[in-house]
Amino acid sequence: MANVRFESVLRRKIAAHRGLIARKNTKIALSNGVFERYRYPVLTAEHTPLEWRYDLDPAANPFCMERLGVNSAFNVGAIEWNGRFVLVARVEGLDRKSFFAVAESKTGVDGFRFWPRPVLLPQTENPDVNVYDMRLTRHADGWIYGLFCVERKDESAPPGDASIAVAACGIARTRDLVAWERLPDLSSDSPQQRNVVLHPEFVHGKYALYTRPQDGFIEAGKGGGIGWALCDDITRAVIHEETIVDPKVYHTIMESKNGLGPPPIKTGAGWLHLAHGVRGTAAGLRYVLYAFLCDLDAPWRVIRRPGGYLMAPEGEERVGDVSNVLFCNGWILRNNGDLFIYYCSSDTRAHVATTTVDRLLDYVRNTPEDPLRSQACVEQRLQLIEKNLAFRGKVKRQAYCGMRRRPGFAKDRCAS
Ligand code: M1P
Repeated sequence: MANVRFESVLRRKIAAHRGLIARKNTKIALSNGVFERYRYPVLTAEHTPLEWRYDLDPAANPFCMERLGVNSAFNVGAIEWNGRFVLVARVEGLDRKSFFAVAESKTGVDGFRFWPRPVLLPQTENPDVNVYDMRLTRHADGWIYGLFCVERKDESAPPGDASIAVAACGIARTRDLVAWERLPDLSSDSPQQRNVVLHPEFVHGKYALYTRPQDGFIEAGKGGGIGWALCDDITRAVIHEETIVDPKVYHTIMESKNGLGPPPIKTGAGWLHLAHGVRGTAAGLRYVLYAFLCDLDAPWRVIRRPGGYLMAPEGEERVGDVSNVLFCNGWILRNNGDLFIYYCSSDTRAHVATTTVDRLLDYVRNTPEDPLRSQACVEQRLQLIEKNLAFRGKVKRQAYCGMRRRPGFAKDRCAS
């Protein structure tokens, strides 16, 4: 009897899992012109295979219970691999520990399926307690590098405080995303290193890293901004001088802290970047995504800095284990210029937004910088309004002529 029940429960679970993976995703039609969001997340805890969570032997698990549940799947590194869209997800078990697991899709917007086994990461002589947020860089040296955050207990924490961690940058490399070689953690003068990203090319013959120099503990420290450092040997990565590429700035989307997202994309106009900016609110920290452009020949120099955020949490994205968070550590640029941004919401799930590299470059080059004061922001907006009013008066039968019936738009200015 028990076996019959087990069979039918399992069948339903298998059908639901298959249905989830087969579910088609659809673009949300009306966008801001910069990118399009999609209806469903691309990766969630429920996407993890049943055999990772259930003991499938009815004799050992007569109630068909989850034995090792999965809490979330998010903060994905991304890479195009054999023509497929491949994500390396941060999968978090119910036990709070996260690990890496690879999922792939043909379309990039749906059908993501995990590879049969999660990544069993080799250890250094100082074992990791927790690992997360891998950035994948296809480097000019021929390897694919995964840089990630490694946390270990801070042994200098006061007795009884079990929450303070030391965060370091772990480094592993692979040629096939299956076998990983672990290299020593990055050594730097900063007591904490998170959100470290490897630049895809050599700079002055050296490996180049985006860092986040930080003082203090795991919370937003005193140090600030996205840093830049060079190192001679990635197999024993040591950096000393870190210069700030993009600082934290008072009363902006990154006033508390910021960190680089995926490795930058090389374009004719410069290195295109995506990063997260964090500010404090009465409801806690708010993480949003922003973009900027750096000089092709001097990748540490920002040349375009659009004001404000590119993406902020919306709808269900606002809610999760750590609410009001968007985070992105992976994107994929296709040969045809299509760009897939794998952003993650509230430390819970992964989504995709699509655009093209040309659209994002247009955004980065033509969105005005944050003028940093309310009055200057109004002046900036007035400039746009006046330009539009003048322009609208010159053209006929354009879509926005419908605006003339709205209060504030003069009838006679819109020719019809
Ligand atoms: O909870 C939000 C994010 O917090 C950390 O990022 P940062 O170091 O920039 O504050 C990370 O734990 C990240 O994984 C998480 O999404």
